[in-house]
Amino acid sequence: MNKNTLILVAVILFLILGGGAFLMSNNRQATTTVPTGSPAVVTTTTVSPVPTTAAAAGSNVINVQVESQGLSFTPNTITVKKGQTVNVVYKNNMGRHDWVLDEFNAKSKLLDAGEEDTITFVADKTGTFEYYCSVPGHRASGMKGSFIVTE
Ligand SMILES: [Cu+2]
Repeated sequence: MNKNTLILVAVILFLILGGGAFLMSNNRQATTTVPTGSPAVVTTTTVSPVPTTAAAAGSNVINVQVESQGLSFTPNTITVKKGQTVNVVYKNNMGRHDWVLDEFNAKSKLLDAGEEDTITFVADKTGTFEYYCSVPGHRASGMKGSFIVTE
């Protein structure tokens, strides 16, 4: 009985140690496998962004002409692609106005009639946003527009 118990304990210990060694060797294998598999994965990951970057590089900067006459902007909708660098050339033809797009920290100077300002920012997120004139009351009077960033 005692002998049997000892043997049983020995077998259990052997299994635990053997199992531990097996797990350790498994870990080593996994560690060895990761670097081997990793370059393949990195290569795949690198390959797919390249065409995207190349496609975006072709039209990476977009110039947008915006004008205001009275309490409205022309155009009142601007559409760009995500990742594009946007140059908004804002020309004010009448009164005192500015052009503001909060979500991209884009803001022109406050312009007098006949003045022009260029605002440059990167459209780094998709969605529909609102640009507006921050002179009190002007936004509420309709001096605003939609800034749309597509994928
Ligand atoms: Cu205004």
